[in-house]
Amino acid sequence: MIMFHSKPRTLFSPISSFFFLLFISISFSHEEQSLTYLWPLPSNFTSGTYSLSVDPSLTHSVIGNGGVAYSPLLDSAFDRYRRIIFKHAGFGFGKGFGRKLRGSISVVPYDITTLNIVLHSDIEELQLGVDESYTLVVSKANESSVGGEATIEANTAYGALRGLETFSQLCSFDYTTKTVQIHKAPWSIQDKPRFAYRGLMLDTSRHYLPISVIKQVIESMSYAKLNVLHWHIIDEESFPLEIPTYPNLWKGSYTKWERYTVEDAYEIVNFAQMRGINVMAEIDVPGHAESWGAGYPDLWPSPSCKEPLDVSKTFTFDVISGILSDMRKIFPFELFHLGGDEVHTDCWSNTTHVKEWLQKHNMTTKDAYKYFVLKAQDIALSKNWSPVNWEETFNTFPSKLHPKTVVHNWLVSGVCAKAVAKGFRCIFSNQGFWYLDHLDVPWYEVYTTEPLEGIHKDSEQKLVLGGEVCMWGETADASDVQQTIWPRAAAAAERLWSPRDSTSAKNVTVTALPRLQHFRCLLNRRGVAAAPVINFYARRAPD
Ligand code: CP6
Repeated sequence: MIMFHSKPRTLFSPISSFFFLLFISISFSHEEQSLTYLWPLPSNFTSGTYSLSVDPSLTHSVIGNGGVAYSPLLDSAFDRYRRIIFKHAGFGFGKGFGRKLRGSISVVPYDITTLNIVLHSDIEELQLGVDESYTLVVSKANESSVGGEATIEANTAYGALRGLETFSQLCSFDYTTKTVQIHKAPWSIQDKPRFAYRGLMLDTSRHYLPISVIKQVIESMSYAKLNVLHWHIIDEESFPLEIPTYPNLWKGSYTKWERYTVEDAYEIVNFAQMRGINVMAEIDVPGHAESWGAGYPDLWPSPSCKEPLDVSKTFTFDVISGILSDMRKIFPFELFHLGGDEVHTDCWSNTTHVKEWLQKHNMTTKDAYKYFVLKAQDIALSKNWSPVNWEETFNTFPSKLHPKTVVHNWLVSGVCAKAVAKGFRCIFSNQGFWYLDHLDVPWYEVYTTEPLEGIHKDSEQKLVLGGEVCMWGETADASDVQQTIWPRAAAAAERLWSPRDSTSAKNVTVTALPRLQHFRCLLNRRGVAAAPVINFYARRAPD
C-alpha cells in the first residue's frame, strides 16, 4: 500500500492494474464468502466476519436437566463427526494447543476446544414429530483474545444430532495453517424442520441391497437431515426378510445370500435410530406379493395365477398377522406401510374357488379389494400401528379407510389436498418429480416441487406429514444406488427441512445451486458416491 501511494499513477499502469485485479478478486472471493454453505439451510441464522480455529482434540460435554448427562447416542455421534471434521492429519500438540508451522517450537492455542451440548429434556424416544429443533452458537469468548465457545442447545438428543451435522458443515480444513477453521463467526443459528416426515424409500425386493449399503444410505440421509427410511422390503420379485413365524417365506429370496435375518433388520433399525432416523417397514398387499407364494403356494389364487394374494382364504390373513407380529418386535416406529397399490384383480375373477367365494359373499372384485385392505389395516391397528397406504386405497374407497390411515401420494398430483380435506394425514411423493429412478428429472425440478401446493388451510397443511423420495429398485442396485439417490434426494431434503420462503425463490440457480454443488462435494468427501448435480443428461434450469 505504501508503494502504491509513493508511485505516480496512471489508470492503466501495471501497478494500478494489479491492484484493480486484486480488488476484483477480493470482491469475488467476498461474494463467495457471503454465501452460506449449509445444506439444508437453517430457518434462522446470523454470521459474522472472523475465523475460529477448532482443536483437533475437540471434546464434548453433554449437560442435561440434572447436570452432566450420559448419552451413548450423542457420544457416538460426536465420535463420528469428529472423524468427519478432522479427516486431514491434524497438528495436535496436546489438548488446547497447536504447533506453529515450519518447525517452530512455539505453540498456539485453539479457539474452540470443547463443544457444549445442552439438552432441555431427557426424551430419548424417536417417534414421528420428535422435537428436532436446536440452536447453535459459535463465538469468540472475548473480542481481543484467543478462545471461544461452541454450544448446541436442544430439547432432545435428536435435535442435538441435527445441530452436530450443522456444526460439522461449518468446519473446513485450512490448507495454509493445516487447522480446521470455522469462518464467518460468530454464528447464531436457530433451526427446526418444516415437516416432521422427511423420507427416502429403498426397495430391496427388485435388487437385494447388502446391509452395509443400507447403512451407507442411512448415514448419508443423516447428512441431509432426512429422518425416515421407508424400507420397501418385499415385493413380487423377492422376499428377502426372515419371518420366524412363517420360516418358508424367505424361500422367496433370490438366493440364500440375498437375505436379511431378523438380527440384520434389528441392526438396521438400531443403526438408523442412532442417527435420528426412523425405519418404516412396508409389506405391499394384496398386489406386489407374488414372492410370498414361493414358500407357501396356497397364498396364490392358483399356481398359474399368482397375484394378488388369495383374498378367499383365512390362511392369507393368518400369514399377514404372523408377519406383522414378527415385524412389530423389530420396527418400533408408529407407522407401518401396507402398500395397496396397483391391484389387478383378474386372478380373483378368473380362479374358480375365488370366484365362487366372491359370489357367496356377494362381492365385486372392488369390494374384495376393499375387504382385503381394511382387514390388513385392522391387523396393523391391533398391533398399535397407524397404517400407511399408497393412494389407490384412498382413491377407490376414501370414506372407508380407518381415520388413522396415512395416504401416501405417488400417482395423482393433488391427492394430498383431497386426503387432508377429508381429515387424513398424507405423505407427498409425486412420481413426476420425487421418483429417483426417473433419471431424466433434473435437480431443480426435485427442488421446486412443493408438498403444500394447493393446500391453503392451516388445519389441512398440518395433516401433510411431509414427503419422501422413492428409490425403486428395478434399475438400481448396490453398484449405483448412492449416485442415483444423491444429490437429488438432497434437493427434496432442503424443501422438507427449510422454511418455505427460503426454498421458494425464483432464482434457485443462485440461491440453491452453488450450495447444492457444495453439499454434493461434501458427500463425496465423506465417501458417498453422489453424482454431479448437473450432468450430461440433465436439463438446464430456466434462467
Ligand atoms: N412397485 C410398487 C413399483 C411401483 C409402485 N409400487 C412403481 C410404479 C410406477 C413407477 C415407479 C414405481 N415399482 N410396489 C407404485 C407405488 Cl413409474
